[in-house]
Amino acid sequence: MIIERAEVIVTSPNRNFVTLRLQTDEGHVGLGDATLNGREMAVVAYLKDHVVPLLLGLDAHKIEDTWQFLYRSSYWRRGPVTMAAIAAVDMALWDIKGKAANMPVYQLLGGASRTGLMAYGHASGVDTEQLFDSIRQHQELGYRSVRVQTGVPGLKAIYGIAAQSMLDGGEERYDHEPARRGPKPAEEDWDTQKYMRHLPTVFEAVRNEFGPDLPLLHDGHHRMTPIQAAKLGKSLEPYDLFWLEDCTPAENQDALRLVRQHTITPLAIGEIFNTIWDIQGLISEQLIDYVRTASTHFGGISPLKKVMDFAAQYQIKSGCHGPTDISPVGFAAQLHVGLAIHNFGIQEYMQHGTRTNEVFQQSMTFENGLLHPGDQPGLGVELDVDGAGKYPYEQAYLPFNRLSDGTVHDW
Ligand code: KDG
Ligand code: MG
Repeated sequence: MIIERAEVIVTSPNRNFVTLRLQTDEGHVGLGDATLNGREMAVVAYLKDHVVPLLLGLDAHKIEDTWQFLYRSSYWRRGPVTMAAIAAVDMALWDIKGKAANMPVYQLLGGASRTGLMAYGHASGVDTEQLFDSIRQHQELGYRSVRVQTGVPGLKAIYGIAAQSMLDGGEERYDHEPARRGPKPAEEDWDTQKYMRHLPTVFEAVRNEFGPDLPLLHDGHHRMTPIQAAKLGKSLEPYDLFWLEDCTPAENQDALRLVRQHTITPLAIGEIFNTIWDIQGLISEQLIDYVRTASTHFGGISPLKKVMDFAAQYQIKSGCHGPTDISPVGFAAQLHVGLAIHNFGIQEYMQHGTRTNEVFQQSMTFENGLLHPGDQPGLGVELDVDGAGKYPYEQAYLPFNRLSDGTVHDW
């Protein structure tokens, strides 16, 4: 079965997505997600100029060989652009293999290890009242666990807080487009001390209102130093978090050693990691509890399955990154992996917008708080190419932070 056609499709229904569409001489179509939020067109160029010409004429069945060829033959390894491009090829080839075998991809990965995947949603509010409403809304949608992000008194904008339009039920929700459309990134403000003083009071209020059983998560979004993260983890211990995510900048993996020495709050990291070499030591030294790597930014289904199997040897579980900048194709890819592996932990699920769901028709389901990729052959996602064409790319950037003295800070 030969790869006969390869197209890179950019569409922006509720936000920008980059999709690789492969077609074989036997008529099978495979889709892969190559979306890199805020840097989309770099992956488009990598795919169009350097990958598509190499794919035409290859045997579509050779997934591992094609992955190794793209990874090793480039000489310049790793990095989000390269690995998102390779991820898209890997996913598209798994999609094609599933269709050729007439099986959903999870069956090819070993079959289902559970009936569904526990998902967490993004509850948020500028204050406790809004946050409580948001938690209740998520519970009504079926979520059995929630990530909690709130405003901090004295700060204007905070990562993960829904815009008023979302709270009013509007379509332009924060989580559809954390990257904002426009020629320049938006500037936000930040103060770690204020945040660290405020957050434990929020978790105390949430526990008092919702009781001990609701799994609660929090994303520190790379903003603390190691000792600050250690202190925050310790101060959150009474509230029994499911995890504290990205408590320090992800590129300094040694920082987790210090954090771990001081707190038993479970730690999750990995959404910006691209290969096993970013996370190998964190797993083998048991410095984390959840692996956050995403199919799209970690080179696809093949390496995602491998890293989760490696983590399983250390009783570390999966918690794949699932914001709306992972397209429905990338999301489906990690649902298939999550269903098949033994050490599934939790799946982030933000929910795409209406226009995105029209352009990407999905067979996955979300019932009683559990996700399932569905039983269509392959990944279970169809791309409406004409529909995608109605929404051209729009430049968008993630925001960035400055401290009160003007210093740039991690966002
Ligand atoms: O593109 C950046 C987003 O994917 C990121 O800000 C979302 O941290 C995130 C999360 O945990 O979903
Ligand atoms: Mg995160």
